Amino acid sequence: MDIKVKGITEAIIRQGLEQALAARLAILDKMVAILPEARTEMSEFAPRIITIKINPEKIRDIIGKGGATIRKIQEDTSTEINVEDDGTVEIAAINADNSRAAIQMIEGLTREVEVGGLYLGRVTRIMGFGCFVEILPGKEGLVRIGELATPHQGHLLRPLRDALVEEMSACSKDESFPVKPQKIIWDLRTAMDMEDIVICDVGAHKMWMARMFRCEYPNTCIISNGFASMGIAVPGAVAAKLAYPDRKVVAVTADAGFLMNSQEIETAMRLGLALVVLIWNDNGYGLIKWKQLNQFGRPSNVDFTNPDFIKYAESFGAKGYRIERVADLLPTLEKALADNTVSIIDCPVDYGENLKLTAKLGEMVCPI
Ligand SMILES: Cc1ncc(C[n+]2csc(CCOP(=O)(O)OP(=O)(O)O)c2C)c(N)n1
Ligand SMILES: [Mg+2]
Repeated sequence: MDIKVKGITEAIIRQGLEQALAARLAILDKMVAILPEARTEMSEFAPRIITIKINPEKIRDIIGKGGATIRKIQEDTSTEINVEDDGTVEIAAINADNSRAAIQMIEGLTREVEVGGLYLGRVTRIMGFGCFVEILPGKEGLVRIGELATPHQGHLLRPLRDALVEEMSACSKDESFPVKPQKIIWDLRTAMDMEDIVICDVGAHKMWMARMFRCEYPNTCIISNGFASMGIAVPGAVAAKLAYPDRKVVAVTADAGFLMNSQEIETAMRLGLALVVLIWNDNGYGLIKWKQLNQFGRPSNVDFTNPDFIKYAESFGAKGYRIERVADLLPTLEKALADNTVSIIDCPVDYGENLKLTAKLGEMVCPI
């Protein structure tokens, strides 16, 4: 033995080696007891370098413009990524989570979209014809709305709407005089803006208005139902104009109902409110006559004469117009609506249409 230290005998060495062997075997026993074989998985928290293989043609997808994509992956996952020309990608990560995240991003970028494959994606843009969905990172697909929707069968109420529109427009060009209720309503609707307000009185004119006045916005056609008290239209129009000074307001009334509260023209004039009062003039209680004819076949005590509504209007300082030909109705309405005062229009009405309506309703078959 070539020992430089003096005093170490062969016996000491032999004893030392025997002790070391015993100690080593004891340590190994302990190790086997705790970990009998090597772990198949690394600890989640162990740093690692993972190598994966990608299609070399996809390398540019991982690198991105000027290296932007790979830089983003490295930043987002706190990894170091090295890409070889043959498609070998080495990912150095400080733990399993980070390496998994980086692998996922790389696989997402290099994965091919399979026809018939199922993908969970994020909607990126909604268009009129469908929406774009990002199914893989940077890869979008179009989902056509037609593929998701069941074919539209048309609204169930469509036939009813069509029937109403047909009925409303049937008299739009009618030239008879006195004016038919349908034609009065057609011209009124034409002259008024959709947001303007009409307040309707009670009588035969109300039946027609409720049936045919096309109302686009809530609370733009107020009708006295329930108590159905005549005389509501003029004071109602005063109230509507006070509530909505920027909208035009029309009181649709008739000769009897108008006379019940016509003193409120004074209120409107005093308050400087611009209103149009459209009087459907039949020289009678039209609705009552209608009911009597239906019930008894003859009218009784429902006709009367009216004052001169034009002179009456002028006596309040308001404007008065008399419709003498059907063609005058629309331009008169338009003029009155443009006026900044109270305008009263006396429009003779042909209630001969009332009984025709009753007959038609009796025969009517529901259009839906
Ligand atoms: C305060 C009041 N009185 C009576 C009635 C009953 N009534 C309902 S309609 C009507 C006749 C309405 O005549 P007019 O105002 O000229 O309207 P038209 O029927 O001629 O369109 C009567 C007397 C009522 N609804 N309210
Ligand atoms: Mg009347």
